[in-house]
Amino acid sequence: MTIRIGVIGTGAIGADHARRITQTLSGGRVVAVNDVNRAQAEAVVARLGLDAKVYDNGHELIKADDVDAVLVTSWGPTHEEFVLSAIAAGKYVFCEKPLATTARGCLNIVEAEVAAGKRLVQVGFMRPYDKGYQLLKQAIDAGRIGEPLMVHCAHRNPSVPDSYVTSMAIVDTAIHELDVLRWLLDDDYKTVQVVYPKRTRHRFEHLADPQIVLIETQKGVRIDLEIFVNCQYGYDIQCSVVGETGVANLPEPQSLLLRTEAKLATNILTDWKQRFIEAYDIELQDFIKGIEQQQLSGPTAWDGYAAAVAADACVLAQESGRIEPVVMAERPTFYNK
Ligand code: NAI
Ligand code: NAD
Ligand code: ISE
Repeated sequence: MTIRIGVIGTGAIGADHARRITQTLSGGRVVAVNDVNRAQAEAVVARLGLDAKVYDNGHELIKADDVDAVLVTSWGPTHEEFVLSAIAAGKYVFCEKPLATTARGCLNIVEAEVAAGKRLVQVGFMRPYDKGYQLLKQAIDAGRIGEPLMVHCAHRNPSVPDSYVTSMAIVDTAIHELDVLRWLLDDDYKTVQVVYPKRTRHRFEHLADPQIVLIETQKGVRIDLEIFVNCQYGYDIQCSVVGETGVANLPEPQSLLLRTEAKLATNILTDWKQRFIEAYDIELQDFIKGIEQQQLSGPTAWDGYAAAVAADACVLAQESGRIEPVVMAERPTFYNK
């Protein structure tokens, strides 16, 4: 059985996911695409040689009889309406992060999914599928570093465009850590604070860059997260968990170790598409398998909501300069593991 998939938003990641479904994964086929920029959707169809219909509107694509499942890869502010529309149509939907740009928007999705009575939503948080993060989690869960006490993280992009504004450091970038650290520590957040170091010269004037997010979890773990999106030198993701008896570090991506010209060198990646390429493959294959088995198992709408609650608190903290509480709604039993 082949799952017939419609892709809404054929930009950087929409096109890349369409490519992996077509060329790398099994069990799925892209049969429909839509983008507000129709010419771009048509170009992706041509480039990948897809046998897919181009729709003028994402909601029409969702309703189409020959579309079994939907990928929402348009920009963040559009996610909520397309996911709600897919749930209303009773279709499985994979939504890129953020699930919605506010916690309220995510809660609307949670409520709609609970009312539908069936898990239909998977959020595109791919880090839990990354081998490096899985090694970290295994070490923590096996007690190899004792109880986790502190976590030091960095999320660095080489540069961002003019359209990237200060709140995006949270809702677009830090949102990955806000998701993966809950999973890694099996914990929820209690408070957040954002502090601003000296600003880099390599930024657009309107952007505060870098930023440091300070988090306290419900279990009392302290996390410092550096967000630096114009670091120039590469795409660099760091995570170091300090426990009572040891330290576990996220492994560096595999790279050639080169001895030449009196130097010992390894490359640093520059593109997020490459850094997590295997994790993206595995998360989407898992989505397709979940549909075949009528049981999704990847990140849930509740995970999307939890990350968004923390993100809302961080955005508030960016503006207030204060320590802000992270207050979640009660989790519906629907999402119990
Ligand atoms: P992009 O800007 O390259 O692509 C977005 C596409 O959506 C554009 O082609 C745009 O025309 C289209 N679009 C916008 N509004 C639309 C609408 N109403 N209907 C149909 N199409 C619409 O952005 P990118 O980098 O591909 O990001 C897309 C999403 O993927 C974002 O939510 C982003 O946060 C997420 N993302 C996730 C990553 C991850 O590591 N999981 C990495 C990069 C992006
Ligand atoms: P992008 O700007 O390259 O692509 C977004 C596309 O959405 C554009 O082509 C745009 O025209 C289209 N679009 C916008 N509104 C639309 C609408 N209403 N209907 C149809 N299409 C619409 O952005 P991107 O980098 O591909 O990011 C897209 C999403 O993926 C974002 O939510 C982003 O956060 C997420 N993302 C996730 C990761 C990740 O690591 N998981 C990485 C990059 C992006
Ligand atoms: C982008 O949308 C992503 O999701 C990338 O993984 C992240 O590193 C980048 O900062 C975001 O803008």
